Amino acid sequence: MKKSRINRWVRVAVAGVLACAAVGVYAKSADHPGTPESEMRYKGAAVPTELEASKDVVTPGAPPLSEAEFAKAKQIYFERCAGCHGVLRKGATGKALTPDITLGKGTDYLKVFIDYGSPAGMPNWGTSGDLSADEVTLMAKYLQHEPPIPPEFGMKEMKETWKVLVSPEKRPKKKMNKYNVENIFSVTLRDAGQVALIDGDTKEIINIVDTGYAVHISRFSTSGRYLLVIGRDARINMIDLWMKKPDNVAELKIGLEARSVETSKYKGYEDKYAIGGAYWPPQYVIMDGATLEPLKIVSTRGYTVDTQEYHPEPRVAAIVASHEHPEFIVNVKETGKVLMVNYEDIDNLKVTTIGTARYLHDGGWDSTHRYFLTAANKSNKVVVIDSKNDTLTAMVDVTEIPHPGRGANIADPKYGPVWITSALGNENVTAIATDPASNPEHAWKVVRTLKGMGGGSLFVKTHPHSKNLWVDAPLNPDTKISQSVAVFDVGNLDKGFEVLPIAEWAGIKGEGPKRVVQPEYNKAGDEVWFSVWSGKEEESAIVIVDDKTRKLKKVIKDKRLITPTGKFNVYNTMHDIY
Ligand code: DHE
Repeated sequence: MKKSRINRWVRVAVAGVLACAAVGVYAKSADHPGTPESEMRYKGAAVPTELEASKDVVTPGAPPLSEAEFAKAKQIYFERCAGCHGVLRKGATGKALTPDITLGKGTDYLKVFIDYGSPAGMPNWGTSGDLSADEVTLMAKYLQHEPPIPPEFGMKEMKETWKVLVSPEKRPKKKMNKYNVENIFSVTLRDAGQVALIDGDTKEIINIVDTGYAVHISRFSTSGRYLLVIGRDARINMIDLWMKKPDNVAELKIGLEARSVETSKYKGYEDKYAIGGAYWPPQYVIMDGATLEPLKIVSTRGYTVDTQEYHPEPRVAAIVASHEHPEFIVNVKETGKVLMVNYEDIDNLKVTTIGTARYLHDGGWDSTHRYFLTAANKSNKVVVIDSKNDTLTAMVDVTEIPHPGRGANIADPKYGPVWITSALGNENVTAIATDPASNPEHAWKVVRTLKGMGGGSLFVKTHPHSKNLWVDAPLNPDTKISQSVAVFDVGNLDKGFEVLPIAEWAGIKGEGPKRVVQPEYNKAGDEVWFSVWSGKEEESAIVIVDDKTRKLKKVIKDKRLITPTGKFNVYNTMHDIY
């Protein structure tokens, strides 16, 4: 497999991801019975895996396909279907589509499903016009063959991608710039394959740094010096914030598709290790904290928590670093397991496996940083992990598709400390009490369900110095909602919310979805930053709101700010403040 061909496919697939999610291909398909449009838009993205390097198996008994037809169907599958049904078609959001099931159904039956969709949430690919009649037939035949298997990505492949651009000895011994590093923001420029480093004090762009495709999250080393970002293509970049102009010092690819990265936080291990979690191959990788040298690869393949069925593709979702032990907490999506990975001795790795619920996604800490609360989104539960005892504390029932980001911790006037999540599937903003010591009666129970603007919410945010709780809804089909944010008064939650028209305040000229996404505070906790996220060719912006007055403070516009999504303030991210 030639590198240029791999790169070409990665480009094609990534273009698909970006086109689908940013511009909202799914919004055009009128009818997705059973699945809210917001959910389709969120989960139906293409998989940027190396298509031509996959192992293809022509299955006896399946309808014959020429090599060209097989290749075309494979491409459609990875661009349109794999996000929901999984690379190996074992099922995730969508149903399993392996030949033991599909061969028995036959071409005509499968064609109907692909054409018209299903009440369980399958989009109507044919009748919406997204796939032609020939393509529908082609896919119905293709699904009766064994799923092509993308290549594995082990130490040899990883080492080939590993680059130390500036070795630790050649890096500055002290901070060489004038920036207040703790108030820098790392902003994902999704479709540009870059992050913008923005000075939170002056609001000036410090640097635009090249990264992997569509960086998903940013995390900072415990000292606050290093910024680590991970692209959907599983490339990790390490950026040194002490340089005169902060820039890349190391990079590594940990697989073909990924979403999470974190650094060791426990006392004595500050900046020592990093960890990355991959979607494909399903694995996590422990790296050297100064150079990203890959040290240990661990597969997450195994048995599901409930039916105890083998799953070949359990993707790694959120990872956080424990404050209680030298451990990383790793969410394994499809098996529904939380792994407490102890990094004291990585040659004799100790992993405590906590069985929870499927499919684990994102999450964050309670205000004491002892309990990790994380969404099991198809089970509609919030799982609570006690990081001190390494045990499951509770599984709290919530409403459809919790999506907290890292969540928000407020002091509820009636119930004390609570952690909050919003949802993709409805307008509920759910508060769970988190203080078993002083409030055992309510701990790990839903104590409030506030009504937000609507479904399609992705992120909530507050700050210990603030009296506001912010709730976005960027995937709501109503543009009035997706282009605004709701803000609740923490002292008077029953009063309802105020709506701020953030996209309008941005004063963006021309077309674009202008989705308002992911509130993030500055270090002082007196400003909230929002991304106004439009398409690649359209204008986007960052809007900064004064937290106290809820009035517009500043709009950052720059032609380099292409498709901004996640924003991560150094201090708040480093210290898990939210
Ligand atoms: Fe995310 C966090 C996975 C789509 C923006 N997203 C996460 C995390 C996971 C995840 C596992 C938690 C990482 C952690 O904490 O270690 N996201 C996925 C997907 O699988 C999914 C559904 C579809 C996909 O194909 O990627 C998806 N995510 C999106 C988007 O479409 C968003 C809105 C825009 C984008 O950049 O792609 C998006 N996800 C984010 C952001 C965070 C995130 C901004 C971090 C939020 C935070 O405050 O911590």
